[in-house]
Amino acid sequence: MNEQHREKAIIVGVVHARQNRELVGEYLDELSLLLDTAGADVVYRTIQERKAFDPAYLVGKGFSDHLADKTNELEADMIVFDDDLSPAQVKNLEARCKTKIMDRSGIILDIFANRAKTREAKTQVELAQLQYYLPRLTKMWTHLSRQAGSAGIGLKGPGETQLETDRRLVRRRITTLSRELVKITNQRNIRRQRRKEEFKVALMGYTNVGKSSLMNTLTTSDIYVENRLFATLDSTVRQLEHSGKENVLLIDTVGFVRKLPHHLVASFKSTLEETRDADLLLHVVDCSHPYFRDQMRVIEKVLKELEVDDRPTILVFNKIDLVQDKSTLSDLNQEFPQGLLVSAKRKLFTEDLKQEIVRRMKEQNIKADIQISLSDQKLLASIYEWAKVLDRKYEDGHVLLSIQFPTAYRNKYYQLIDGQETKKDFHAK
Ligand SMILES: Nc1nc2c(ncn2[C@@H]2O[C@H](COP(=O)(O)OP(=O)(O)OP(=O)(O)O)[C@@H](O)[C@H]2O)c(=O)[nH]1
Ligand SMILES: [Mg+2]
Repeated sequence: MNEQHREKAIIVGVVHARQNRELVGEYLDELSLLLDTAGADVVYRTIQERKAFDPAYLVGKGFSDHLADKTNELEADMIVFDDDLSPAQVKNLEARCKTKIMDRSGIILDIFANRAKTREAKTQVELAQLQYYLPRLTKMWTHLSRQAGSAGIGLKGPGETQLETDRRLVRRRITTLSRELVKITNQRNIRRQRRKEEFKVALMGYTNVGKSSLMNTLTTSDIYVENRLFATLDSTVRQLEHSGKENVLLIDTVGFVRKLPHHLVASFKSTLEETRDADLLLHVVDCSHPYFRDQMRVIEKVLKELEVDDRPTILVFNKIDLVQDKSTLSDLNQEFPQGLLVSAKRKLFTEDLKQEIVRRMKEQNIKADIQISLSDQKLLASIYEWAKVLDRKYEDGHVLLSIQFPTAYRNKYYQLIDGQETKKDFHAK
């Protein structure tokens, strides 16, 4: 990130049907934070109220003239819209305001690009960036030669003749990156396979709620923690330290934010696959944030998209040390009786959370179907010692069993199926 030259940005929100000004104001607060992380200072913020988005300019034509004047007056380097802009809107606004035009998605992609460290994250981000920029390549914009810090946020590029070449190059690069990602995903799958027998707990939540801090407290590690958005991009796996002998793995992963670019979610799929593997989710919430309910809804939506919304979950309200009014905490307790109130930083009630994770691990049940030879009576009898048999069907020489057993006994299940030719899928219940 270029710390010497911080760009000046104007940010714009639009209040339309079913939204209120206060909420849009909160979105703009968050956009300022995103810009700060990306390396820009907000010099002016404004909200326009209108019934519907303007197809040509998003805001009205007259309002875009106002933005052009402000850009001139304040010597702003860019105008950033909180809502997604179509490629045509970008082009029109650029022509009218004579400055770089971006939207929230573009800024988020930029932050991810600067933060990505591992080969996997870098590939995922570049792919998402190119897919996002391809339809938006205009003559003010191209970032093919972009290097972190060299050209600020985005890059003013060559003229139209260069554009076609650029588009071709971008498409070719997209193909290369997609192939690369398949390879990386396969390697990741091998690692995931190795962890199959362990009980996995994934930390999920809005960005900056304290997921990494919680992971550090629960596992005594020192993962990078920062009071900025998207401190974590790669998933990290650590052992939970507890008195039992079962292996419990904690997985810290990327945080979410509202209006997360679609391409980004798609290309981070393999990182998020780790979450799909988890036996238990910790939905971490920053209960000191004025809009934490809104953030919870964003996460619930993401969990649905990842098809893990029915996974066993512990709701963790973090940063209780920052909540001044203690009645707020008792209200929270009433509203979410199943939620746990903690402070990762002050290590308040984190032991209780650990115990709850272990308790869930022991209690949680897995369902599976197995096939046992009828001649193997000893084996058959041993299954009844650790599993509940839900259903039994006899087939020539075999018995098909539907069993249910506590997660703590998963090793027994694996020993059992390791001796068999076909492994059966199981799912946590
Ligand atoms: N006061 C207080 N601050 C906390 C607590 N937990 C985390 N923080 C702070 O919140 C900020 C974000 O913490 P992280 O652990 O990086 O949050 P994260 O959810 O991993 O964020 P991303 O990786 O960016 O999504 C840091 O400045 C932490 O020190 C807490 O319980 N109390
Ligand atoms: Mg983090």
